[in-house]
Amino acid sequence: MPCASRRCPARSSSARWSWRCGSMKRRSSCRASTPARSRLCARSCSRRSSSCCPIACSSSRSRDARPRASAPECVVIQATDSEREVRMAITITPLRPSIGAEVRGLDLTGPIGDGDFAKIRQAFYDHDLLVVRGGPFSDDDHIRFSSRFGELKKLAYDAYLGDRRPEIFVVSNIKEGERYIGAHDAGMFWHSDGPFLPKPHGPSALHAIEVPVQDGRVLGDTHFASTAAAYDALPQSMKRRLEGLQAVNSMLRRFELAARSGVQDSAATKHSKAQEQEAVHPVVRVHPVTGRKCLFVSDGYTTRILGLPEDESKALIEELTQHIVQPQFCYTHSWQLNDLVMWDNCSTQHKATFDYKLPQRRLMHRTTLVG
Ligand SMILES: O=C(O)CCC(=O)C(=O)O
Repeated sequence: MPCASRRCPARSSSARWSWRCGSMKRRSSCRASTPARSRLCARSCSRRSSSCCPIACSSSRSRDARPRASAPECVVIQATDSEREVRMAITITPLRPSIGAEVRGLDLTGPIGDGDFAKIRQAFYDHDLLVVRGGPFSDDDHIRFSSRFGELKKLAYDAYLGDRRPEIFVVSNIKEGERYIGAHDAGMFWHSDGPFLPKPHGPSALHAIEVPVQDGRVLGDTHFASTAAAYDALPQSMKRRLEGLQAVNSMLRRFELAARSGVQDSAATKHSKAQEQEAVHPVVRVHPVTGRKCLFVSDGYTTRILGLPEDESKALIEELTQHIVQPQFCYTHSWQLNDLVMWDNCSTQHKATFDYKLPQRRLMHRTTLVG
């Protein structure tokens, strides 16, 4: 695989160079120990020296095998964190044709170089959902990674906060005494996060900390659907019909659905103010980053389409919400410990599965970007 770093001086060379770039970190004897440093080094040297810069010197040797006498010392300038370009061996594998990709080799426990992050960000907006699989990581790592995508929402209330950082929203069925430690009914109905706000949320990232297991099988899958693929697949006549339509998205709908399903102590009922929140958005939203058109109507929050008679509005909401969740637009995530699943709240919707109950414990931490 060629080295993809825009900054790596050996970028245009063969596979040999990508291996060299990947191994730079471990060459403690090398003062120009990252590609970013060797870029600076290569610029500062008129003739490159193996004593300061293995990449550059190997590179020059491949063109000219003659040893160079009295090569000058390089001036090495320390690269900043944002310049860190030690590339990880990241692989990105699509999960379904219309949604999702799995990321391996991404270490969330330390800084991520700009080149690696650019690759991850691109994959996210290409696939609308990323499953990052690797080892354990902390809330601080979770926050550091997700905040690279933009500003994180901080919880305005402390219902589930405890001593956690305000960027962490807890989804859990665990109780301390009589009280749930997190939103225990989050995701009961198909929805995106925050459509009842004037500026609906950006992406969310959910971290699996405890997963319920029965007979060796993990329970509590989460289903995701691509609202962008669902829009693309609509017949032209329907696309024309939806042009300019606006819909109301309300917390009230979630509250009503929870009550109808007999959910006790719903997360939505905890804050009477939250219940009142509602916002009007286009039925077809243009994605703020990709420009793709996405259906922005959900079973969990959409109450009516403005300007249509009530029965027509209801029928259209039902038709669209059923269209979105067809198998060809969906991916079902079966959780493993330490998974981080990041989804876009414009181009996807999601729904949790409640096929477990205490003493089977489920604990997830979520960060969410403000819109
Ligand atoms: O717990 C899950 O699987 C999904 C949670 C959810 O719906 C949410 O965080 O919005």
